[in-house]
Amino acid sequence: MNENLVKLGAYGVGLIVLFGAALGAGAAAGDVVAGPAGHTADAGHLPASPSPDDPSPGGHDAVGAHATHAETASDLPGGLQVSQNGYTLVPETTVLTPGEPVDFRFTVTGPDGSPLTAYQVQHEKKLHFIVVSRDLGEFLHLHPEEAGDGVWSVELTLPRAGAYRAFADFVPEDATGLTLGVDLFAPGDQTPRPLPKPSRTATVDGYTVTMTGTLASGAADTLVFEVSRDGRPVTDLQPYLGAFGHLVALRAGDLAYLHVHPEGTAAATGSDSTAERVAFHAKAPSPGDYRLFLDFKHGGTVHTAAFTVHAEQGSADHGADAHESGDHESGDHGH
Ligand SMILES: [Cu+2]
Repeated sequence: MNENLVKLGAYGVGLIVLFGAALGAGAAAGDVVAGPAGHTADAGHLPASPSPDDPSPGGHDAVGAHATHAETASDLPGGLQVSQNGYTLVPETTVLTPGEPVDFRFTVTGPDGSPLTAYQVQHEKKLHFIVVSRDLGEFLHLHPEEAGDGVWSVELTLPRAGAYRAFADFVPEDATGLTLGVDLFAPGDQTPRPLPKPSRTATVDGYTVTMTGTLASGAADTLVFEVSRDGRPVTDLQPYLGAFGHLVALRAGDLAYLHVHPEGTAAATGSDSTAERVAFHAKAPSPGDYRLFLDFKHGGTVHTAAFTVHAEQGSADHGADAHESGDHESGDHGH
């Protein structure tokens, strides 16, 4: 967190990032943290009390200011800005023919104006690239390749005509994490799809995924996902991006971005370990509808199940942060 973020906070924009908590091998209990600091593991999860290993860069934010303003900043979602803290997402093009794959290229320019080349690895990748249609009907989770000189390259197909939001989720080598967003367009006739009604089950690729728990604003709560196929529980979910699940939540209406991961790496429990369910502690930045996209891996393939979840007005932050801090001290994210 830094002064820029605090100032941005005053205007109601900023970044929220959620972190998972430690997963057991069999019963994956996650923890999620809302914070302004991107995916740097412990940067943002204690709104009112900075973690001792808070990797805030630069050291120019006094502890007092940090503590005073962090709570406000931590409630600000990510992905709403194309430029933040001096970093800017710069696509080569923003108009793509629907249904046609293109070599989509972009850079992230840093505070000095030149393309950023030094990234921290988070969840096994230097940069996560998420593309969603503005109606939340399409979701792509991609991992661009470095093409040199700070240029990222990925094959991208916008599936149908419409407006899209592309998110770059990354941590600069010497700064806190960011999620920047930019609009993309696929010209043509389009019929926006209505947001599906809230549901606790989703089907994908022959799997049925069931969600239990709740998502609320104000306090972290637990979401647990279990997968079945042909009426039988799937008990051997495979590691994906160093964990047993990968969850992106987007707020309906503005696509505020919440990137949620279970804490604890799959590698920490053995590279051939599996899980029978995956859980997250999640806190919504506001009441309202969210679309959740759960990536899970089984049978060597990544599948994505999507849920609409209505977040209720939660109780105030009482207790939630203390609870989170306890969980978080126990397990780092193993970046
Ligand atoms: Cu990713």
